[in-house]
Amino acid sequence: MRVFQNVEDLGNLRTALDEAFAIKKDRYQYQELGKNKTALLIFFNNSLRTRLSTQKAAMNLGMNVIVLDVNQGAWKLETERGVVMDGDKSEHLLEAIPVMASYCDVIGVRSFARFESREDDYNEVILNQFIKYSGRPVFFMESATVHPLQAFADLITIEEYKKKDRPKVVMTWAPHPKALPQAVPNSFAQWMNAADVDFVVTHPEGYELDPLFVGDARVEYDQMKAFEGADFVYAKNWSCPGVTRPNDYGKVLEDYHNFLDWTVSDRQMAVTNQAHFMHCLPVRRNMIVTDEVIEAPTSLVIPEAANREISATVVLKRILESL
Ligand code: AN0
Ligand code: CP
Repeated sequence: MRVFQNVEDLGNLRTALDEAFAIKKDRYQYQELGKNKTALLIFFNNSLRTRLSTQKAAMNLGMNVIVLDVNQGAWKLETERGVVMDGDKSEHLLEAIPVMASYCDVIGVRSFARFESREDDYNEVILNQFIKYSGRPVFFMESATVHPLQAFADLITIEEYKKKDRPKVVMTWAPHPKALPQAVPNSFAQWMNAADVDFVVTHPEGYELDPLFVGDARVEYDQMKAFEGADFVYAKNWSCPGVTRPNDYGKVLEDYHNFLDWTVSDRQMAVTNQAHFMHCLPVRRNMIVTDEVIEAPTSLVIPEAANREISATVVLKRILESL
């Protein structure tokens, strides 16, 4: 595997899940695979889970790991070609990428949506430069439009906790004071469409996700209706994807105070099939979800985060096997 971006990059999903469960049983069985191989993890944005779980995954495989926080200690990077660099940016991505690539065998990059241009974000201008100019396999650690390591861990978690062959999975938008990317809901939708689940998305009007990811998944604007009989509730805030409202891309459409009835609480959970609550974290309590729901025994947020180590181990293993 040279690029890990979309669900298709893993090939057969059943095979990938079986591999994940085998690795979970014995996560150190491929210690020799990564010997003298170096993973470079590059963060343009903050991270707790991705940073730690991906390092752990690389160590499980016997790799060496270098972590770079681009905005703390490195030179400020220009990403646009053709600009006269007379501002605060001392180095260009076009030099930085091949230099960084020369010290490693595999590159992971986190670079969130910038919300400056929908076209640039949805064309993945940053990650595509890493793919083009590094000459190394590149895996996405949350890009402008996708977060595949998260969606893979989410699917592993659903497989572990499902009580029926084809569970009902509801992804719900929830309020948040700041504009957040669409990467997590995009990937979750893409992976749920590829998995054998009954998938429903619910959000207020204006927050329609890009058909590229959401496909023809069922959209239900009435949150309570969407929750009926759900086996899994996956909460996430996202800003306007600019599909039905192109001029509002990346914006919070209306003051969150007007949407506090979308906060996942016992009221909505009561109409589910004793659903498991899921969220990728970090989560703002009593904004996205109440204390009661996130602390309930049915909440999966901690095992879900723990499975990030497993998804990253499978992905790095696949990449190492192709070196
Ligand atoms: C990020 C997001 O919503 O994409 C990262 C989630 C894994 N969340 C925040 O910035 C709070
Ligand atoms: N879920 C997730 O990717 O968390 P971090 O932003 O802390 O890495």
